[in-house]
Amino acid sequence: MFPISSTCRHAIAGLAVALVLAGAVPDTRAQMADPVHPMDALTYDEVNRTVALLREAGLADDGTRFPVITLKEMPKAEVLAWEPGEPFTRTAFVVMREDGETSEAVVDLTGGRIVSHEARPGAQPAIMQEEWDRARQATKEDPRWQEAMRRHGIEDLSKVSCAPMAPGYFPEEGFGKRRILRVPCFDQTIPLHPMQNRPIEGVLAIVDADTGEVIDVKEAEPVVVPDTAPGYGPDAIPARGPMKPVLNLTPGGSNIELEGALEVSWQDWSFHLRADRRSGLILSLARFRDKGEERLVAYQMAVSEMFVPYMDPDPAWAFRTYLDAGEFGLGYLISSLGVGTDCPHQAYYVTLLFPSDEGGMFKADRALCIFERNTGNPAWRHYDAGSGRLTSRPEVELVVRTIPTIGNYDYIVDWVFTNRGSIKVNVGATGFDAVKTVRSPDMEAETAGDDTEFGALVAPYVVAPYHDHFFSFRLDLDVDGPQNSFVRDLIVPEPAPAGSLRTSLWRLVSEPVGTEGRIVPTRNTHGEVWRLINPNRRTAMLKGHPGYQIEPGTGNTLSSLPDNDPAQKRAQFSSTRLWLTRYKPDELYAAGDYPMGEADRGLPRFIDDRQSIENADIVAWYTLGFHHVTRPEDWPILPTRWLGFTIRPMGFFDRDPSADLAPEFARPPSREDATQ
Ligand SMILES: [Cu+2]
Repeated sequence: MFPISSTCRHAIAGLAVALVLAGAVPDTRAQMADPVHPMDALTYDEVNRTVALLREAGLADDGTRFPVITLKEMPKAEVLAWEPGEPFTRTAFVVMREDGETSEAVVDLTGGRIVSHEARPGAQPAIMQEEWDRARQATKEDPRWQEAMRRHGIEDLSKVSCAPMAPGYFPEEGFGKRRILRVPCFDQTIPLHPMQNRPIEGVLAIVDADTGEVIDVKEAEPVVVPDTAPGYGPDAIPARGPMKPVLNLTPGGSNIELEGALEVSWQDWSFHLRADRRSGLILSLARFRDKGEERLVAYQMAVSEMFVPYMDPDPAWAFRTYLDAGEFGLGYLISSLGVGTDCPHQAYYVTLLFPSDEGGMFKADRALCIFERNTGNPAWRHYDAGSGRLTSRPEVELVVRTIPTIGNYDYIVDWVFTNRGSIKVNVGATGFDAVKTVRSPDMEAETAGDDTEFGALVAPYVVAPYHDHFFSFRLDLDVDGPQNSFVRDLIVPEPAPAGSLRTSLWRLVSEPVGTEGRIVPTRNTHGEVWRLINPNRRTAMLKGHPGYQIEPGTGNTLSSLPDNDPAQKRAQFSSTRLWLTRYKPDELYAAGDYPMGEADRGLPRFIDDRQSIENADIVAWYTLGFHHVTRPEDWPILPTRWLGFTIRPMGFFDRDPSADLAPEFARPPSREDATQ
């Protein structure tokens, strides 16, 4: 839940240039050059120019920090009408923080002027590196904390590492609008351990991140930090013998085409990618080429927010109710990808530039990978018993992957494009569980019942408290254009008509959704299909309205907390699977713009006025998540746990768009082979 101290998120501007040129690869060069597409992330020059204009206007100085410098997109209609090579306007949206005050600015980069500047009293943007550092240092210098450490048997304070964490939002505590961080610390005397896996349990500093004042040091009864076995990796666990290589290769070269910063095309798909400090990766303008026509499927898709509440009432744990995108930033904490491990060897590894806290740029090496993979499965197949003929095609798909590392957790965020016209959205949770130090070596210990009331013993003296992970995906699907309608197809069991051989069957009952709101599955039905259709267009042959379905997969859990729980009040998106809103360019974040110090924002407000979404520009917000009931096999490293959903054509095409796949690599269709 914090950037590791060796990670530098605030490179100064001059240093950023040197770093970028030293490691020059096509993608960073593109971000160093002029933008070529209206959706391109702000370039190095544009970020510098934004800051220079703010300084010239007297709105920023050396003490100003920039938690947000990002592209303010052109109006949607203009982006959709834009053709490659045509000029376009560029605008920056900026959040500034100075002397404990937050303000927002809009900077017109094309006209070279400040469009607006507005104070946002009390607004708390995402936490910046300098604030982590300040809170960490203040904690370690505080005499109350030092004494607490000694009472816990820790003498060498240089072997203690502290990890400031987002505080949660509990107005009853009386911190008002102060920007506080809560700081637990960890024993680092055994260097093989990952930073957070030997907590000095029960000691918690509360620090004002603006001033560095240590407001309070909480201390519970000391629990001895035991000499538990080290973590993971070959130093801790001897590796088994090697396997013979198993690879996914493209011996004939790649089918992926990359252009600019960053347009991707693969098979019939094309889309645009840009990186963002808050959302991580933003996909725009996903189109499928159908008989020569570039048909729009999605205008934009990205992670909008995350919610990770822990279920332990212990004062050192109850505050842990993280909103990882709004409080930390999935791009800010993006991690470099391992070649051949995090992505296949043949992947394109893309280095990304992000605006830094000081108003320059920092470079994230190999932060994005794009690759094709042969899944080893048939895309489709049939064995025709009459002719003895087997017809089958190999399944190859395109994967776009980033892995933000939010403290102990690594979240693999995949967008998978397929020849069948669907987009699979997969999230893999790995890293390791957040843990607490307890008194019990095993489940036969006298203390085991108390120690495992709110979590599982995953190793001797180590409990992983239960918790949840929820993601809100903002899906601005535009099926053949922005004007769409939303339909629920309910599966309703009913008696069969009189005289039928059967007594019952189910019927599909379609219900249009007229206004913004939550989609809550209807009782007394056996499931439903959710789809967006374009009511203004019909397909060429079957003359239906083209549509795309949002199909749940694994990870269908919703938050169990009531909306009036202080944790849930900030993250109400997580109690509903699907929300529908009418498109508004400023409604981007499911828990609101500044969730660190606010509640009841985001989606509950967006749907307040129940605007019509019939034949309108609809945004769908999908909640993906799971209750993490921890277990010993989650330790010492969490094997990747996958969840996901699919955006799937439903009447968008007149037939399966992958029916024409070439048979390369398929088994030969001989009778002899087919009958083996
Ligand atoms: Cu978990």
